[in-house]
Amino acid sequence: MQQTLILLKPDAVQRRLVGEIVSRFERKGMRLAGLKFVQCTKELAEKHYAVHKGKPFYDSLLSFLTSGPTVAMVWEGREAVAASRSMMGLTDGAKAPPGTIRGDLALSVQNNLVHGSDSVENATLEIALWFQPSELVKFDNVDSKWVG
Ligand code: IDP
Ligand code: MG
Repeated sequence: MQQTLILLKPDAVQRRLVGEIVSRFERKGMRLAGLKFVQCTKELAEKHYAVHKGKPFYDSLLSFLTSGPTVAMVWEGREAVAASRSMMGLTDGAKAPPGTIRGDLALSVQNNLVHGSDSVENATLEIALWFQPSELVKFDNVDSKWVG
């Protein structure tokens, strides 16, 4: 079982798309392991997007992620990292295929609604950045034998 960090960025909250996007992860069959509503600080945004430091869009990206509340979640399941990335679609909402979160709901490159870890290693690091171990919950979904 893999875990991945999914963020519903401030545009998803402002556009009232939280329920729509959470619903897609539920329907996919993933298990929710953690969820919180956070105002991301500059320090956290810098750590989260450290890999993009120096890029032309970096400052704007930090302003975006700190511009309002974010829903931070940990979703778990078989191949959760890759499955989430394919559900999200390409970074640029205008190019993301229909059927994906960004393809159906976003047009912008920056304001693309959702973040998902891009590898198992980064998922572990990012989950530790956003969640205390005590904030993650283990339980069995009753339908897990049908989903896995
Ligand atoms: P990803 O979210 O699909 O993994 P990354 O390349 O890791 O995409 O970029 C992180 C975030 O930075 C994107 O989700 C998007 O919000 C923003 N971003 C990426 N490329 C650009 C760009 O060229 N212009 C403006 N914002 C960008
Ligand atoms: Mg990325």
